[in-house]
Amino acid sequence: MRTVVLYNSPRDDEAEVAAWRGYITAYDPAIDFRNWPETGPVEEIDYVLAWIHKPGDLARYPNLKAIFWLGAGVDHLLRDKELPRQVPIIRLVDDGLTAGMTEYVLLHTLRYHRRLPELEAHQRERRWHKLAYPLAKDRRIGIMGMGVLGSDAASRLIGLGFDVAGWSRVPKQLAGLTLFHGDDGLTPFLNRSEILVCLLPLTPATTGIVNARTLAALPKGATVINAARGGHVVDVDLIAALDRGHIAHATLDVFTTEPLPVEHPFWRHPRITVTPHVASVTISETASRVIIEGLKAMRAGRRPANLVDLAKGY
Ligand code: NDP
Ligand code: OXD
Repeated sequence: MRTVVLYNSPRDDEAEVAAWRGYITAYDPAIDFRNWPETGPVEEIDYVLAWIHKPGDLARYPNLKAIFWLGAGVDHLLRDKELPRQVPIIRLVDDGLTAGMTEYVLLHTLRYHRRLPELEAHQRERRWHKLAYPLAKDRRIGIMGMGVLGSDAASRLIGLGFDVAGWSRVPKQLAGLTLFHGDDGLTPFLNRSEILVCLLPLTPATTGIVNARTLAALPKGATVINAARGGHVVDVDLIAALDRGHIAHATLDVFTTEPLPVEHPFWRHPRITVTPHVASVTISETASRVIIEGLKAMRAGRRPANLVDLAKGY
Protein backbone atom coordinates (compact mmCIF):
# COMPACT_ATOMS: atom_id res chain seq x y z
CA MET A 1 0.00 0.00 0.00
CA ARG A 2 1.21 3.50 -0.84
CA THR A 3 2.63 5.60 2.03
CA VAL A 4 2.10 9.35 1.90
CA VAL A 5 4.45 11.62 3.86
CA LEU A 6 3.59 15.30 4.19
CA TYR A 7 6.45 17.72 4.85
CA ASN A 8 4.97 20.57 6.89
CA SER A 9 7.65 23.08 7.81
CA PRO A 10 6.38 26.27 6.17
CA ARG A 11 9.50 28.33 6.92
CA ASP A 12 11.82 26.04 4.95
CA ASP A 13 13.04 27.02 1.50
CA GLU A 14 12.83 24.88 -1.64
CA ALA A 15 16.38 23.54 -1.29
CA GLU A 16 15.63 22.26 2.21
CA VAL A 17 12.41 20.59 1.06
CA ALA A 18 14.25 19.04 -1.90
CA ALA A 19 16.92 17.65 0.45
CA TRP A 20 14.29 16.01 2.66
CA ARG A 21 12.45 14.66 -0.38
CA GLY A 22 15.73 13.17 -1.60
CA TYR A 23 16.53 11.45 1.71
CA ILE A 24 13.02 10.07 2.29
CA THR A 25 12.53 8.78 -1.25
CA ALA A 26 16.04 7.31 -1.30
CA TYR A 27 14.93 5.19 1.66
CA ASP A 28 11.73 4.15 -0.15
CA PRO A 29 11.13 5.40 -3.72
CA ALA A 30 7.48 4.32 -3.40
CA ILE A 31 6.81 6.99 -0.73
CA ASP A 32 4.61 9.78 -2.05
CA PHE A 33 6.35 12.84 -0.53
CA ARG A 34 4.23 16.00 -0.51
CA ASN A 35 5.09 19.49 0.63
CA TRP A 36 2.53 21.53 2.56
CA PRO A 37 0.25 23.23 1.54
CA GLU A 38 0.08 20.92 -1.56
CA THR A 39 -1.42 18.14 0.52
CA GLY A 40 -3.68 16.46 -2.02
CA PRO A 41 -6.65 14.66 -0.45
CA VAL A 42 -6.15 15.02 3.32
CA GLU A 43 -7.35 11.48 4.09
CA GLU A 44 -4.35 10.11 2.16
CA ILE A 45 -1.73 11.54 4.52
CA ASP A 46 -0.08 8.83 6.67
CA TYR A 47 2.79 10.71 8.32
CA VAL A 48 3.67 14.35 8.82
CA LEU A 49 7.19 15.72 9.25
CA ALA A 50 6.55 19.06 10.91
CA TRP A 51 8.27 22.09 12.43
CA ILE A 52 6.59 25.39 13.39
CA HIS A 53 3.46 24.36 11.51
CA LYS A 54 0.30 26.43 11.21
CA PRO A 55 -1.67 25.76 14.43
CA GLY A 56 -4.80 23.72 13.73
CA ASP A 57 -3.43 22.23 10.52
CA LEU A 58 -2.51 18.83 11.96
CA ALA A 59 -6.16 18.16 12.85
CA ARG A 60 -7.02 18.06 9.13
CA TYR A 61 -5.55 14.61 8.42
CA PRO A 62 -8.04 11.94 9.63
CA ASN A 63 -5.75 8.95 8.95
CA LEU A 64 -2.53 10.34 10.42
CA LYS A 65 -0.39 7.58 11.98
CA ALA A 66 2.37 9.71 13.52
CA ILE A 67 3.80 13.21 13.70
CA PHE A 68 7.58 13.42 13.34
CA TRP A 69 8.63 16.72 14.90
CA LEU A 70 11.76 18.09 13.25
CA GLY A 71 13.09 19.64 16.46
CA ALA A 72 13.88 18.54 20.00
CA GLY A 73 11.54 20.90 21.84
CA VAL A 74 7.84 20.25 21.28
CA ASP A 75 6.43 23.32 23.08
CA HIS A 76 5.14 24.92 19.83
CA LEU A 77 3.42 21.68 18.88
CA LEU A 78 1.83 21.16 22.30
CA ARG A 79 0.51 24.73 22.30
CA ASP A 80 -1.62 23.82 19.26
CA LYS A 81 -5.12 23.61 20.75
CA GLU A 82 -6.30 21.39 17.88
CA LEU A 83 -3.41 18.94 18.09
CA PRO A 84 -4.74 15.40 17.48
CA ARG A 85 -3.54 14.10 20.86
CA GLN A 86 -4.22 10.45 20.05
CA VAL A 87 -1.57 10.52 17.28
CA PRO A 88 1.94 9.50 18.45
CA ILE A 89 4.48 12.34 18.39
CA ILE A 90 8.13 11.53 17.82
CA ARG A 91 10.55 14.34 18.67
CA LEU A 92 13.99 14.74 17.16
CA VAL A 93 16.90 13.12 18.95
CA ASP A 94 19.76 13.25 16.51
CA ASP A 95 23.54 13.15 16.86
CA GLY A 96 23.90 16.16 14.55
CA LEU A 97 21.55 18.25 16.70
CA THR A 98 23.25 17.10 19.89
CA ALA A 99 26.73 17.87 18.54
CA GLY A 100 25.64 21.37 17.50
CA MET A 101 24.27 22.13 20.96
CA THR A 102 27.34 20.77 22.71
CA GLU A 103 29.53 23.01 20.53
CA TYR A 104 27.40 26.02 21.49
CA VAL A 105 27.58 25.22 25.20
CA LEU A 106 31.35 24.64 25.07
CA LEU A 107 31.88 27.84 23.05
CA HIS A 108 30.05 30.02 25.55
CA THR A 109 31.11 28.32 28.78
CA LEU A 110 34.77 28.57 27.70
CA ARG A 111 34.15 32.19 26.75
CA TYR A 112 32.90 32.90 30.26
CA HIS A 113 35.48 30.70 31.99
CA ARG A 114 38.28 32.61 30.24
CA ARG A 115 36.55 35.99 30.83
CA LEU A 116 36.40 36.91 27.15
CA PRO A 117 33.63 39.54 27.48
CA GLU A 118 35.88 41.48 29.90
CA LEU A 119 38.92 41.13 27.60
CA GLU A 120 36.80 42.37 24.67
CA ALA A 121 35.74 45.39 26.74
CA HIS A 122 39.42 46.06 27.51
CA GLN A 123 40.30 45.85 23.83
CA ARG A 124 37.68 48.52 23.05
CA GLU A 125 39.56 50.74 25.58
CA ARG A 126 43.01 49.67 24.19
CA ARG A 127 43.81 48.44 27.67
CA TRP A 128 46.49 45.75 28.18
CA HIS A 129 45.42 44.02 31.36
CA LYS A 130 45.86 40.34 32.23
CA LEU A 131 42.87 38.70 33.89
CA ALA A 132 43.26 35.68 36.15
CA TYR A 133 41.07 32.62 35.71
CA PRO A 134 40.69 29.49 37.84
CA LEU A 135 41.69 25.97 36.88
CA ALA A 136 38.80 24.16 35.17
CA LYS A 137 38.43 21.88 38.23
CA ASP A 138 37.62 24.96 40.30
CA ARG A 139 35.04 26.34 37.85
CA ARG A 140 31.50 25.32 38.73
CA ILE A 141 29.11 24.90 35.84
CA GLY A 142 25.42 24.09 36.34
CA ILE A 143 23.24 22.62 33.61
CA MET A 144 19.46 22.79 34.03
CA GLY A 145 18.05 19.84 32.10
CA MET A 146 19.98 16.57 32.12
CA GLY A 147 18.34 15.07 29.04
CA VAL A 148 19.86 14.22 25.69
CA LEU A 149 21.45 17.65 25.19
CA GLY A 150 22.30 18.52 28.79
CA SER A 151 24.02 15.22 29.50
CA ASP A 152 26.11 15.33 26.31
CA ALA A 153 27.28 18.88 27.03
CA ALA A 154 27.99 17.89 30.65
CA SER A 155 30.14 14.93 29.65
CA ARG A 156 32.23 17.09 27.29
CA LEU A 157 32.70 19.73 30.00
CA ILE A 158 33.72 17.02 32.47
CA GLY A 159 36.21 15.84 29.85
CA LEU A 160 37.76 19.32 29.96
CA GLY A 161 38.07 19.01 33.73
CA PHE A 162 35.21 21.31 34.86
CA ASP A 163 33.23 20.81 38.05
CA VAL A 164 29.78 20.19 36.53
CA ALA A 165 26.41 19.82 38.23
CA GLY A 166 23.08 18.98 36.64
CA TRP A 167 19.45 19.51 37.60
CA SER A 168 16.62 17.27 36.44
CA ARG A 169 13.00 16.53 37.36
CA VAL A 170 13.57 13.05 38.73
CA PRO A 171 16.73 11.66 40.36
CA LYS A 172 19.38 10.14 38.10
CA GLN A 173 23.00 9.12 38.16
CA LEU A 174 25.60 10.14 35.62
CA ALA A 175 29.30 9.46 36.12
CA GLY A 176 31.42 12.42 37.18
CA LEU A 177 28.46 14.76 37.78
CA THR A 178 26.95 16.26 40.90
CA LEU A 179 23.21 15.82 40.37
CA PHE A 180 20.28 17.66 41.87
CA HIS A 181 16.61 17.20 41.14
CA GLY A 182 13.17 18.60 41.79
CA ASP A 183 12.11 21.75 43.62
CA ASP A 184 14.22 20.93 46.69
CA GLY A 185 17.35 20.49 44.61
CA LEU A 186 17.02 23.75 42.71
CA THR A 187 18.42 26.24 45.25
CA PRO A 188 21.51 24.19 46.22
CA PHE A 189 22.13 23.60 42.51
CA LEU A 190 21.90 27.33 41.74
CA ASN A 191 24.02 28.30 44.76
CA ARG A 192 27.02 26.50 43.25
CA SER A 193 26.53 27.44 39.57
CA GLU A 194 29.01 30.10 38.45
CA ILE A 195 28.03 29.47 34.82
CA LEU A 196 24.37 28.47 34.44
CA VAL A 197 23.26 26.73 31.24
CA CYS A 198 19.54 26.25 30.56
CA LEU A 199 18.70 23.19 28.45
CA LEU A 200 15.21 22.47 29.78
CA PRO A 201 12.10 21.81 27.73
CA LEU A 202 9.50 24.59 27.98
CA THR A 203 6.59 23.25 30.05
CA PRO A 204 4.21 24.86 32.54
CA ALA A 205 6.65 23.82 35.31
CA THR A 206 9.71 25.43 33.68
CA THR A 207 8.17 28.60 32.23
CA GLY A 208 9.83 31.65 33.80
CA ILE A 209 12.28 29.51 35.77
CA VAL A 210 15.13 32.00 35.24
CA ASN A 211 13.62 34.80 37.32
CA ALA A 212 14.51 37.30 40.08
CA ARG A 213 14.48 34.60 42.77
CA THR A 214 16.54 32.00 40.91
CA LEU A 215 19.01 34.57 39.54
CA ALA A 216 19.54 35.85 43.09
CA ALA A 217 20.39 32.28 44.16
CA LEU A 218 23.37 32.20 41.77
CA PRO A 219 26.78 33.33 43.11
CA LYS A 220 27.54 37.03 42.54
CA GLY A 221 29.20 37.50 39.16
CA ALA A 222 27.60 34.38 37.66
CA THR A 223 26.90 34.15 33.95
CA VAL A 224 23.84 32.68 32.23
CA ILE A 225 23.50 30.82 28.92
CA ASN A 226 19.96 30.14 27.69
CA ALA A 227 19.88 27.83 24.68
CA ALA A 228 16.50 26.24 25.49
CA ARG A 229 13.46 28.49 25.02
CA GLY A 230 12.85 32.21 25.53
CA GLY A 231 9.93 31.44 27.84
CA HIS A 232 12.34 30.10 30.46
CA VAL A 233 13.64 33.61 31.15
CA VAL A 234 11.74 36.51 32.72
CA ASP A 235 13.35 39.20 30.57
CA VAL A 236 12.92 42.13 32.97
CA ASP A 237 14.32 40.09 35.88
CA LEU A 238 17.42 39.18 33.88
CA ILE A 239 18.03 42.79 32.86
CA ALA A 240 17.57 43.93 36.48
CA ALA A 241 20.05 41.31 37.74
CA LEU A 242 22.59 42.37 35.07
CA ASP A 243 22.14 46.06 35.82
CA ARG A 244 22.54 45.40 39.55
CA GLY A 245 25.82 43.62 38.81
CA HIS A 246 24.70 40.35 40.38
CA ILE A 247 24.83 38.64 36.98
CA ALA A 248 27.94 39.52 34.98
CA HIS A 249 26.85 38.51 31.49
CA ALA A 250 24.21 36.49 29.63
CA THR A 251 24.16 34.67 26.31
CA LEU A 252 20.69 34.20 24.86
CA ASP A 253 19.86 32.14 21.78
CA VAL A 254 16.09 31.92 22.22
CA PHE A 255 13.41 34.50 22.94
CA THR A 256 9.74 34.71 23.83
CA THR A 257 9.12 36.40 20.48
CA GLU A 258 11.28 35.28 17.55
CA PRO A 259 12.71 37.04 15.63
CA LEU A 260 13.65 39.16 18.64
CA PRO A 261 11.85 42.50 18.03
CA VAL A 262 14.23 45.32 17.03
CA GLU A 263 13.13 47.45 19.99
CA HIS A 264 13.86 44.72 22.57
CA PRO A 265 16.46 45.90 25.15
CA PHE A 266 18.40 42.60 24.85
CA TRP A 267 19.76 43.74 21.47
CA ARG A 268 21.69 46.67 22.87
CA HIS A 269 22.48 45.58 26.41
CA PRO A 270 26.28 45.79 26.81
CA ARG A 271 26.42 42.55 28.78
CA ILE A 272 24.14 40.37 26.71
CA THR A 273 25.16 38.31 23.69
CA VAL A 274 22.27 37.56 21.34
CA THR A 275 22.32 34.73 18.80
CA PRO A 276 19.32 34.07 16.50
CA HIS A 277 18.16 30.58 17.60
CA VAL A 278 21.17 28.88 16.08
CA ALA A 279 22.56 27.06 19.13
CA SER A 280 21.81 23.95 17.16
CA VAL A 281 19.90 23.46 13.94
CA THR A 282 18.24 20.46 12.37
CA ILE A 283 20.44 19.18 9.58
CA SER A 284 18.54 16.96 7.13
CA GLU A 285 21.61 14.79 6.43
CA THR A 286 21.63 13.37 9.98
CA ALA A 287 18.04 14.07 11.06
CA SER A 288 16.57 12.19 8.08
CA ARG A 289 18.33 9.00 9.21
CA VAL A 290 16.56 9.18 12.56
CA ILE A 291 13.20 9.97 10.93
CA ILE A 292 13.64 7.01 8.57
CA GLU A 293 14.30 4.70 11.56
CA GLY A 294 11.06 6.02 13.07
CA LEU A 295 9.15 5.48 9.82
CA LYS A 296 10.53 1.94 9.57
CA ALA A 297 9.40 1.20 13.14
CA MET A 298 5.92 2.62 12.57
CA ARG A 299 5.44 0.77 9.29
CA ALA A 300 6.57 -2.50 10.93
CA GLY A 301 4.17 -1.98 13.84
CA ARG A 302 7.02 -1.42 16.32
CA ARG A 303 7.13 1.33 18.96
CA PRO A 304 9.32 4.15 17.64
CA ALA A 305 12.01 5.74 19.82
CA ASN A 306 11.68 9.22 21.31
CA LEU A 307 7.93 9.34 21.73
CA VAL A 308 6.74 12.50 23.47
CA ASP A 309 5.00 11.97 26.80
CA LEU A 310 2.02 14.35 26.68
CA ALA A 311 1.53 14.16 30.45
CA LYS A 312 5.12 15.34 31.10
CA GLY A 313 5.01 17.81 28.22
CA TYR A 314 8.38 16.79 26.73
P1 NDP B 1 15.17 16.04 26.96
O1 NDP B 1 13.71 15.78 27.01
O2 NDP B 1 16.06 14.92 26.54
O3 NDP B 1 15.68 16.51 28.40
C1 NDP B 1 14.95 17.40 29.18
C2 NDP B 1 15.60 17.48 30.56
O4 NDP B 1 14.94 18.51 31.30
C3 NDP B 1 15.45 16.19 31.36
O5 NDP B 1 16.63 15.94 32.10
C4 NDP B 1 14.30 16.51 32.32
O6 NDP B 1 14.35 15.86 33.56
C5 NDP B 1 14.54 17.99 32.56
N1 NDP B 1 13.32 18.62 33.05
C6 NDP B 1 12.11 18.71 32.43
N2 NDP B 1 11.22 19.32 33.22
C7 NDP B 1 11.88 19.60 34.37
C8 NDP B 1 11.50 20.21 35.60
N3 NDP B 1 10.25 20.65 35.81
N4 NDP B 1 12.42 20.34 36.57
C9 NDP B 1 13.68 19.88 36.39
N5 NDP B 1 14.12 19.29 35.25
C10 NDP B 1 13.21 19.16 34.26
O7 NDP B 1 15.37 17.30 26.04
P2 NDP B 1 16.63 17.67 25.10
O8 NDP B 1 17.85 17.60 25.94
O9 NDP B 1 16.59 16.88 23.86
O10 NDP B 1 16.28 19.18 24.71
C11 NDP B 1 16.14 20.18 25.70
C12 NDP B 1 15.58 21.46 25.10
O11 NDP B 1 16.58 22.14 24.34
C13 NDP B 1 14.45 21.29 24.09
O12 NDP B 1 13.20 21.07 24.76
C14 NDP B 1 14.47 22.60 23.34
O13 NDP B 1 13.61 23.53 23.98
C15 NDP B 1 15.92 23.07 23.48
N6 NDP B 1 16.61 23.10 22.18
C16 NDP B 1 17.07 24.31 21.71
C17 NDP B 1 17.75 24.37 20.52
C18 NDP B 1 18.32 25.66 20.04
O14 NDP B 1 18.82 25.72 18.93
N7 NDP B 1 18.31 26.72 20.83
C19 NDP B 1 17.99 23.17 19.70
C20 NDP B 1 17.48 21.97 20.29
C21 NDP B 1 16.81 21.94 21.49
P3 NDP B 1 14.23 14.24 33.67
O15 NDP B 1 15.56 13.73 33.14
O16 NDP B 1 14.08 14.04 35.13
O17 NDP B 1 13.06 13.85 32.83
C1 OXD C 1 14.75 22.42 18.62
C2 OXD C 1 15.16 23.73 18.22
O1 OXD C 1 13.95 22.28 19.55
O2 OXD C 1 15.73 23.89 17.13
O3 OXD C 1 15.23 21.43 18.01
O4 OXD C 1 15.00 24.69 18.97
